[in-house]
Amino acid sequence: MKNALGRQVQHWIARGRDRHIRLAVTGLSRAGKTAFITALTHQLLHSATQDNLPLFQVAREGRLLGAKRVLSPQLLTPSFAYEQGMAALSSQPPHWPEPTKDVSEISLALRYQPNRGASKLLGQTATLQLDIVDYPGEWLLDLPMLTQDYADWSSQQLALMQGARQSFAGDFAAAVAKLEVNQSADESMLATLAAHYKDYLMACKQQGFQWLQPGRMVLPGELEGAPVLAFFPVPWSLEVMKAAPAGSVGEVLLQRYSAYQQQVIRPFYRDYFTKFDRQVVLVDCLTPLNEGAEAFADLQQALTQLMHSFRYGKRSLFRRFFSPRIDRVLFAATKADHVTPEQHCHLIALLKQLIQSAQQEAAFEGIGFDCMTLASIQATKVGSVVYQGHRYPALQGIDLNGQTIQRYPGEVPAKLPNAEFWQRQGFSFLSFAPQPFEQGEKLPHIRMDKALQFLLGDKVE
Ligand SMILES: Nc1nc2c(ncn2[C@@H]2O[C@H](COP(=O)(O)OP(=O)(O)O)[C@@H](O)[C@H]2O)c(=O)[nH]1
Ligand SMILES: [Mg+2]
Repeated sequence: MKNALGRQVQHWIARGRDRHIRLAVTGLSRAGKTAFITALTHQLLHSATQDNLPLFQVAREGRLLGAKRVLSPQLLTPSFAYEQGMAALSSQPPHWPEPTKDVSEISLALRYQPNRGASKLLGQTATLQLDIVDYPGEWLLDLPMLTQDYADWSSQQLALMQGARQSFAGDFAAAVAKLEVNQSADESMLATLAAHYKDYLMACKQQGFQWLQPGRMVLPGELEGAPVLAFFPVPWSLEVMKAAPAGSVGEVLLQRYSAYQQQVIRPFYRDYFTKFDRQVVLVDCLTPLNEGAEAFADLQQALTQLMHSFRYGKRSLFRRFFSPRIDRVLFAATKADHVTPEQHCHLIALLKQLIQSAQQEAAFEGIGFDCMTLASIQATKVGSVVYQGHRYPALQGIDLNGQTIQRYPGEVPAKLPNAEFWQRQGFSFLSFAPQPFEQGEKLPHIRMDKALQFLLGDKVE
């Protein structure tokens, strides 16, 4: 009797200790989400046999007993292409995983030995189920559209068509100028205009611009070709559009904008975002630095928009519409292996300034928040070069043409660069191919273990 009771108690404790956590990974295109999730999964799957995560406490203490892939509870979400990613990294020559364009998910079960409480005393193991969700950061740029009416949004977007953006907007601007608010709406005509607008967004994206709305037009996922995406900014006031006759361009576009708000933006937040427990936001600060002042200013704009989804202050935009559950957010500057180690503190300072406004508003009340630099997959080794009698740190790696190169990529500015700075200094962060990697080897990284400690450490104590 006593034994049976003991077993029950043990069983009950074990169940109580079993946990489930949804970790979302986002970032704008090319920020490094696929590389991050592939690497994170690999590190966890091999944590018990490889000693590669010293800053992840449960691994360092030998309490992480193993990890395996399990079926994802979300039957409608595509699986994250982990095998394909690892195949790309271990092919010869190795190459980076293909980019993905939609939501995807992978689930792991981590078995570990608890460090406290009754389970520790009873020598029991516990399981943490970890669902990792990959989704495009572009989708988060749309949250502020929920508070904008169609005319406000339109004028904001039309005003953005300056500088380099203006040069891409020619066809769209010419077509929209000919459109009349009262003319009768014709599906193919609207589709053509929407296609011009999309071409404009894609040309901007190609040039490294990131603040692009609507986000789904850039990365439509399953909505590719759907009429709800066939809208664009127009030069009319709300009154004029509301007065337009039934079936007119003005009326139809107003409806489309509202459908986009209610049937695309809201469901994403309601069905996905509010179910996340922890969030990683990856930011590639280095590519926009390479591309110049305009691209960098645009990254800042995009991040400011994106931050609305993590401002949980009582009167925040987010709170007005949804009830969030995320209790920890990690902002990570990716691809840290593109710069020499002494530049990492600059990179983190830069990232902090890029997202500063959100931090300053004490918006993170009640949420754990951290900033770090990392490389999901370290593609370079650190060495040094001698130049004019001085020794400088340098990076060694394989460029995208397969050549081994050694170079000093330059200094990362520790502050948001100003005009003078852009004139004075050029940046040249080269892209590197991943280092040759064979199954069974350790996958080199920078601070993935620190990221894991922040994201999961308290869940595996
Ligand atoms: N050197 C290096 N390059 C990286 C790393 N992570 C991503 N990259 C580069 O950035 C590109 C885009 O990364 P990806 O993960 O596909 O971005 P996503 O669009 O956010 O999923 C990759 O093809 C690599 O060239 C990293 O840790 N180190
Ligand atoms: Mg991806």
